[in-house]
Amino acid sequence: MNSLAQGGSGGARRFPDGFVWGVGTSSYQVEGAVAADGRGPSIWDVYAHTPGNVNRGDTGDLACDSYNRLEDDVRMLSELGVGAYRFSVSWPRVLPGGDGAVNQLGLDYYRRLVDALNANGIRPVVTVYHWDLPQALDERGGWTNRETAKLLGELAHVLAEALGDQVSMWVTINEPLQVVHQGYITGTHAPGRRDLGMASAAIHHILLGHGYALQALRAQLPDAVIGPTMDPQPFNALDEQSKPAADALDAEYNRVYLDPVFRGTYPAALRADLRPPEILIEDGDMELISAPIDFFGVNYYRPHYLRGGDWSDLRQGEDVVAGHPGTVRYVPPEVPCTVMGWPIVPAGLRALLIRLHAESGGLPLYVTENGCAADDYLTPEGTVEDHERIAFIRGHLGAALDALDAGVNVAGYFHWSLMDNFEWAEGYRRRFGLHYVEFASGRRVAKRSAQFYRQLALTGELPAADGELAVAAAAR
Ligand code: PNW
Repeated sequence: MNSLAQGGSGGARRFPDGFVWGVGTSSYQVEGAVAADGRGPSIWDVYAHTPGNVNRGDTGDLACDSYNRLEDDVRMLSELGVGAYRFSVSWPRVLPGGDGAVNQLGLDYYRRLVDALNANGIRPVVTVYHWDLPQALDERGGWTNRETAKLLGELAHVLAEALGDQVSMWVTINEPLQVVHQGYITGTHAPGRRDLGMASAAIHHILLGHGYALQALRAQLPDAVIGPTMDPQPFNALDEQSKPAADALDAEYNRVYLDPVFRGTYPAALRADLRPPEILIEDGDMELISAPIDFFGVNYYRPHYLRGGDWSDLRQGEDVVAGHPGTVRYVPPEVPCTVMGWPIVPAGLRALLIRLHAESGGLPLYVTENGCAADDYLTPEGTVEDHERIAFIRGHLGAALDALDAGVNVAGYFHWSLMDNFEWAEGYRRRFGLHYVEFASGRRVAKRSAQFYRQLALTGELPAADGELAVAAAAR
């Protein structure tokens, strides 16, 4: 069906019936309460408390205090009109030491959350692992240790038992690329290692963690829908010369995670120093990693551009691409960027969805994250006028509709994020929320974009650009 609305308001485009409208957060980014009710330390507590790692020394100690504001959060979701909420479980809240005894008080928080969501008609979507590994497991090697993958399966088992009757959609792992790349190569995320040998082991073990979590959830919850989320990064070569580098980076950033899940193999083109050593790959591992999934979750933020360039004479917007002399990363000046410096390219989402449709053999795809940071502030009237976020959402949902028109099964969209939160190494200075959070008081304020998103979720209709005035008028 063509998504041009039949008889809708002028120029509006309509999403299919049943399209899931959601928003996302993750545990360490919003919960705070890091010492409450028996929670153990995570690698992010240690990393954030180490001077020099996070902007201005921010930590997740308080964050949005969601642990103590469960009712506020659910009310906010309910007022937003969304049908689904994607959140993650803090592993050290449930298993403070990573394995062993279950902390019932920690588990109770998630039980209260899923019950409150369901009572309000909001479908809980639970991510088992969104980066806050128990510190005790890092001390046993973290993702370089095969045991961590097995224990992720145990965590999934505990969660399935405790929440499975109330949760029908599960995400195993969030963004293995960032776990490995920032956690073990650049060191810009916890646990802050910079070691390619460690990274090559972490690649295999985080994927194996997905496999074990999938297996555990499947065994207990035969009717649940289960899948991973990944953030494949499009690399666009702007000239002939940079094509080999674009292919190599695609293998290193994307295919290394996609191929094992969709084909049960590591890509031949993967650079040798990142290839998981054969000795780590046991019989049955690749089968576990490539076991059938019910959906694939796509987190899309930005593409990359490459072109030929002189490393010793870099131009504005250029950066070297390590390992590929003569090639530079480049941001074309005509492409607008967010305050993260990330190019805003909605067409990249369309192309990515089309690619993943082919790679996955037509699996349902959910955009499990998409969003932008902006320099939001409270006006004297107490509003937040984040028109660039509205334009960002409009553009990317237009791209999702284009993919639907091209025959891709896009089943839902989860905006990142429900509210401003702890943006990892950027701390609180980067605001991604549909709701503004005044961190000193914990107060939340719906931004203009929340009103826009509410209309979308309620009507399933993407208004033409001039429809925005109608949205604004309706809100008054
Ligand atoms: C995601 N990139 O990470 C995470 O899942 C969220 O927790 C995070 O808050 C959000 O995106 C915004 O950063 C990413 O370099 C980190 O393109 C980096 C990239 C993409 C996603």
